[in-house]
Amino acid sequence: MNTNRLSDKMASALNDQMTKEAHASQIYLSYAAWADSQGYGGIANFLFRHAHEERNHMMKILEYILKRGAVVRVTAIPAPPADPLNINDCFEKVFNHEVDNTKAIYQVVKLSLTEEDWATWNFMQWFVKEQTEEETLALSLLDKIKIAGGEKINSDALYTLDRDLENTPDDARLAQDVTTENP
Ligand code: OFO
Repeated sequence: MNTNRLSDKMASALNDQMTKEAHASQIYLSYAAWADSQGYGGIANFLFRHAHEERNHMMKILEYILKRGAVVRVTAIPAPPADPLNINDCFEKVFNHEVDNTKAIYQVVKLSLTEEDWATWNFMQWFVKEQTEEETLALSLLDKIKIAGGEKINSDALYTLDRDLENTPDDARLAQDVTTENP
């Protein structure tokens, strides 16, 4: 008996999106390691936590594919891009990655609409909302940096930003506390 309720096209789109979330996690991980090596422990901490969040997104999609009876394909993850040039560049890149991922998510939503796959359409709304929040967060950090001088941000402003981000609350929690319903 075939229990798969995803079309081949939809399973493939969801598998690709799963890999994209894993890639996002690697990008945050690599930027976090870079920030730490530059002495920005607070910014690194924020980025490390976000890497964890992106991995939870990957798991959320993986479990959904399984739940719908389709096949999960775990593939190689593309390498993260080169290190940022400075903190301003780092958050510009973070913002651009988020916008890029939002576009990919919209494509999956569009496919679910075309296929009248309402379960997937409903599932993907969580990601639509999450991307809006993440873009807003990245943009607000970028705004702060721009106000403080952008690429020419001075060390006092960087110190304050670094300290603030150390304590910025976000959604990342320990893996053992996370469920697919609430990643
Ligand atoms: Fe997966 O939320 Fe950002 O990219």
